[in-house]
Amino acid sequence: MKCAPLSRRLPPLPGALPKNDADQKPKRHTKRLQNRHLNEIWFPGQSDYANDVGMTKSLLILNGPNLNLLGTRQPEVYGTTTLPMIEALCADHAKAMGIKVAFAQSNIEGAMVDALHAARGVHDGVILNAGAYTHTSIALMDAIFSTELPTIELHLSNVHAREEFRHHSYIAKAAVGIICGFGAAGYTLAMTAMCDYLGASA
Ligand code: CA2
Repeated sequence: MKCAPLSRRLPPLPGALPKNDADQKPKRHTKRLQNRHLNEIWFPGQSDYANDVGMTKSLLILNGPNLNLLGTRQPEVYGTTTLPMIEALCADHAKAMGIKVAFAQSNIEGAMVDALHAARGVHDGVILNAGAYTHTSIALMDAIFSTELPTIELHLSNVHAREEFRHHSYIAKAAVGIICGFGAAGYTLAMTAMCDYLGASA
């Protein structure tokens, strides 16, 4: 099923749905919310709005190491927007686009690999800010290939205008595209880009 086109991104009120439709959808995020307490990976939840209106496209937004500190340190590099604020912006954007979105963050490379494995068959696309693992992790690159899910590499900063070691990305080899340098706005830009990508290839 295609994403709602731009002209139809404001879906009908949830009350307009046949009641059974929402009732029959499994609560796929329940297990992820339980995992939050493992202190390995943070799944703060997902927008159920699109589920309520019967849309099926679902994106995972996965953030890597130190991004849980966003907005608290180095604002001159990464801005003042916190990760929960970014996730709220993305949830709003998902509503407007008529899609589902789930969020995860981990400082642990293996937990991120696990999150990518778990995305297969659950989500339609992944938006990944792998943080510093972008520049080092063959394991994450392999995990992206294993999901067979379109993945957008995302960075808040323009990594190519920074130190030489940030210019190389293992994630890029497995990504359908890259967005960097637009700060927090990059996340919603990536959602729009992924939705268009999925619509074009569905
Ligand atoms: O620009 C990005 O989004 C990065 O992925 C951020 C990574 C960096 O290693 C990549 O080269 C580019 C670092 C994230 C660190 O986040 C912090 C947030 C607040 C305070 C300190 C670090």
